[in-house]
Amino acid sequence: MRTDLYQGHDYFNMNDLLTEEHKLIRDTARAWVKQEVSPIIEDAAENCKFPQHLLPGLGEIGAFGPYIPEEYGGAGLDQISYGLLMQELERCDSGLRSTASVQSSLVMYPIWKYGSEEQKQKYLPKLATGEWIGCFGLTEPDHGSNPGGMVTSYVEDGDDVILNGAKMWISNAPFAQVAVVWAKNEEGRIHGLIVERGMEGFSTPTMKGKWSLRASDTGELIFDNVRVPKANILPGKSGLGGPLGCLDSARFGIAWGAIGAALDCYDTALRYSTERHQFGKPIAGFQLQQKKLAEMITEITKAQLLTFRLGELRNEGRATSAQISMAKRNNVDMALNIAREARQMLGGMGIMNEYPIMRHMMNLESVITYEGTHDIHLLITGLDVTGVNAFK
Ligand code: TGC
Ligand code: FAD
Repeated sequence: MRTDLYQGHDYFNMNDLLTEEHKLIRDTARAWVKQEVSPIIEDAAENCKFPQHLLPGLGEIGAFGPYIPEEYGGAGLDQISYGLLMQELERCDSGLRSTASVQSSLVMYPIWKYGSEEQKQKYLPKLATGEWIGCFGLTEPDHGSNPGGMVTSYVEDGDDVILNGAKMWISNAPFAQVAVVWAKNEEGRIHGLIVERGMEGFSTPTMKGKWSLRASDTGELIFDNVRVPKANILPGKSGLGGPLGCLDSARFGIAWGAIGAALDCYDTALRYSTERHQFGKPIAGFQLQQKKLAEMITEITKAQLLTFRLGELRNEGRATSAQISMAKRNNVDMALNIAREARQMLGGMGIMNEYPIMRHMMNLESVITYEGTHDIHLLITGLDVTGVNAFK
């Protein structure tokens, strides 16, 4: 593994738009990543295992629930701070960002937004430090893009409910202590339940064989007559809007995170192009290589501007779900295209784990699929601009 020389790229002076607090958060996260994660990330990806010893450190830099109020253990930061943290984590690896964004937006967010005061007090402080890790169970084997069709369900039994069904593709499931699970009640209405490891009939088998997001653990959630106290049902929201509201927050984090992956690929290719000589000069001196680099920084800059504005809108509570979809779709696609071009710029070295590009490229194949596929987000924009639903 080479020394991590990444310094960031800011072609349109976006730094001027950040507060001193934003810069401190970003720089602290960057320094932590360089010291603690960069030296081990290739091994983690090779071994297909999330490095769990990083969890307390992620809590310390504020990556778990950055915008959750301090009274619940969060950092009480704004949305741009959340975005910057996700950018710095995904600059290293999408799986690292996944762990933090699932914990923040898909576990802490629904407990904070839809949970009872008792639930918030019980779970949020431990999730904020990383003492407990959570996962989010929405997708099922037969219901991915169409989560409203889910079959996981529960029936009432005294003070408890009995939960049956299965979820698939669940990030962090193999080691999470708690799972926020979306299931239908006897009337067919979707509710969120907090299921805890150790409840009888609840298991979390690991999904093996991934060529992507290898430094993140993915698993199933199996519910075989699991008895869950009614006190664990999130009382504040029912219907598909519950999980989809969480996805808005997570997709926003991904829009920022993808810029991080793109920046790392660009940074690596730029440096390599000045060091690598062919035909008697650095390859940076060939027009075809300059075209790639110029287009990369142009696309990164456009994504940075889009995402910063989205952060302002979210800070004001004005960002629409469709705007978030557009940013997630654009930025992940942008990052994946840059990873592919950057890999070519490194020639044969581009496939080696001495450089991060191939790992980013493989990771981004998951990122372009989860939290709504590339095509689903296009249809969300299509619906928004035409008023006509083309999903069904
Ligand atoms: P539809 O009829 O449009 O909506 C049902 C209800 O939900 C409301 N709603 C939203 N609410 C909040 N935020 C949003 N973004 C919302 N979108 C819709 C809507 O108003 C309605 O409310 P109500 O009160 O009228 O019932 O639903 P649909 O069944 O037609 O589906 C729409 C569609 C396809 C856009 C949606 O289901 C979708 O987004 N599908 C993609 C599924 C997805 O993104 N899954 C992600 C799983 S989690 C994950 O991937 C984590 S990866 C983690 C990591 O490692 O980083
Ligand atoms: P499908 O829905 O079967 O889609 C297959 C193809 O059909 C796609 O190209 C899709 O765009 C297309 N398609 C579907 N419907 C339409 C339509 N109406 N019009 C046009 N095209 C359509 N889920 C969770 O709940 N929690 C997690 O933590 C989580 N983590 C994940 C981690 C990883 C590594 C991965 C890969 C996935 C994860 N997911 C998670 C699941 C993820 O959200 C789903 O994979 C995703 O929503 C797509 O569902 P699917 O894979 O079933 O594909």
